[in-house]
Amino acid sequence: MATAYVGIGSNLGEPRRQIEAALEELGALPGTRVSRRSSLYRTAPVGHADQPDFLNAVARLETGLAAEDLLRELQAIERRHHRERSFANAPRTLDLDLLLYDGRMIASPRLTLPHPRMHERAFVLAPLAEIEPEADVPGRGPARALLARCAGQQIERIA
Ligand code: PH2
Ligand code: MG
Ligand code: MG
Repeated sequence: MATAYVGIGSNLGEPRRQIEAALEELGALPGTRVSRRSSLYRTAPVGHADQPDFLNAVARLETGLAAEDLLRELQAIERRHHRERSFANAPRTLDLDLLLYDGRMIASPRLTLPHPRMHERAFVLAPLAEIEPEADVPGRGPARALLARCAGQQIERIA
């Protein structure tokens, strides 16, 4: 079994419902259970600014799936939620990002681990540090220290 962390984001449709549904679907993946989940956070968009605020959360999974198989399953869940890939950082009904997988560092054509931008995003680091206070981002350092460098990014824990 491996321990994986998945970042969940939504800012179109009904974000709260979509995130709750996604958590159910993550727990229903083959050989997988959701062992922890964070609160929901309302977060200002990073990157493309002219779009609605996001709801974000992080889930911890215990899974028998290999990292690339888990990635494929995440993309299949996104497709079921009518995710459209229009342009980089565009608004989305559901975004599922594989953040960490057993502390591994991977650079393959399909998958980069840790997620290449997670270390500079409060909307990932805050929910991650909530459920795993000692979380470490391989090659980058402790999540809490990285979060301290994200001052100025607007996030609010809502539930
Ligand atoms: N996701 C992005 C780009 N910008 N901003 C916030 N607040 N939350 C996100 O989940 C997010 C973003 C690309 O996936
Ligand atoms: Mg993303
Ligand atoms: Mg994504």
